[in-house]
Amino acid sequence: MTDIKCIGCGSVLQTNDKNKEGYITESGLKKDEPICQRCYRLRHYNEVQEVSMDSGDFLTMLNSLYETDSLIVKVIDVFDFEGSIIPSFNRIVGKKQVLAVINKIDLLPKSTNTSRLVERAKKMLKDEGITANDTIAISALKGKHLDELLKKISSMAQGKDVYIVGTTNVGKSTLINKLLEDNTGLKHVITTSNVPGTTLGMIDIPLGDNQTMYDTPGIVVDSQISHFVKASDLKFVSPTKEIKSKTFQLNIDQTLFIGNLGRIDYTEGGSNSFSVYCSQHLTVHRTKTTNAYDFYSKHFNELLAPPTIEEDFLTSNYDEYQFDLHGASDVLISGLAFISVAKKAKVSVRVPKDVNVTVRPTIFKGVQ
Ligand SMILES: Nc1nc2c(ncn2[C@@H]2O[C@H](COP(=O)(O)OP(=O)(O)OP(=O)(O)O)[C@@H](O)[C@H]2O)c(=O)[nH]1
Ligand SMILES: [Mg+2]
Repeated sequence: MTDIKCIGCGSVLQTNDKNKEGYITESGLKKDEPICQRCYRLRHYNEVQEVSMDSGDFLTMLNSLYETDSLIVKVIDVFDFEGSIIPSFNRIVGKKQVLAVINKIDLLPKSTNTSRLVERAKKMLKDEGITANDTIAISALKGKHLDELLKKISSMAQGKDVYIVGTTNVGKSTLINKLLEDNTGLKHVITTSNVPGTTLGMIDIPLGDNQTMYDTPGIVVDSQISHFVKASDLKFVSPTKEIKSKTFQLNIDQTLFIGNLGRIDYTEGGSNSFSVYCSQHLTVHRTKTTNAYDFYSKHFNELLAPPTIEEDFLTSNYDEYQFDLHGASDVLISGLAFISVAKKAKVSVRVPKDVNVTVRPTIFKGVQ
């Protein structure tokens, strides 16, 4: 063990065990800004090396925030709202100020009304029992609204340390990288990837003489869609650019499949329009509900791929939700898709077990 941390992931560097986090060769350690082997592979080959740490270890690290006098910046993935909620968040933060940051808004169509999005996000946070003192929507990747974010951070922190927290993959490290790039010109200092569990320890970034910003490891929650997809197939499921919706005119007793991973049945209502917002790599297929079972059995992992999944979740290991939609609404399959339904309808939604499905009044303009 050394007392040097890998700037990429925050783990303590060591030269003894190749299979443990923080491993680096003796010669690598002599370099100026040493990064561990795992970060090197992630950065250069997008190859993931398993680590022995798990969500429990990350939660223990996060629990230590309770003792600090700091500002908590809670990052939320706009495309995986439910998967962004840290269990026991309120207990961890105690009475500290909390700034909620809705990230990845570059994924939404440009026409999306951001203030309406923020209002809905506030309501959803409240429903989850999370109290935030302020909320802002940004894109860390595209550097959208970062000046405004920095102003809020500075006025809320009042010189105190700042902890960037959230579940895994919401974009905490990308956000810090962007802030660092804007201030120092240095690019990609911290390792980021679409693989859950990229950051392994606290990474401290000095903000001023006596103030530090910390990147923290993301908490892994079971409801995240990444649990059902191989790491190499995550690139098909998580959208990476502005989502173009695919619209279907449906009558009752029709079903849409969203890749292998989601199914929505239209059970009651008139002729209606369903707009699916999901990764550009996923295919959306329509079938009669009476044929849906056979359709899935026949096309699972073929026509319905990518991604290729290990198990036919939607026939053998699923959760089913029923919704009575009163007007234009978005059905959110966390981490997989938004399905915007134009008119009053009853729908039934099937997802791999533990994935969350919720409904909100639509945030999209121009849904027919
Ligand atoms: N489209 C889009 N993608 C983003 C944005 N911010 C982050 N991402 C992507 O989301 C994935 C996860 O980003 P990270 O910064 O590694 O997430 P993290 O929260 O640090 O993840 P852990 O370290 O695992 O907790 C990467 O593929 C990023 O490129 C954003 O604003 N927009
Ligand atoms: Mg990270």
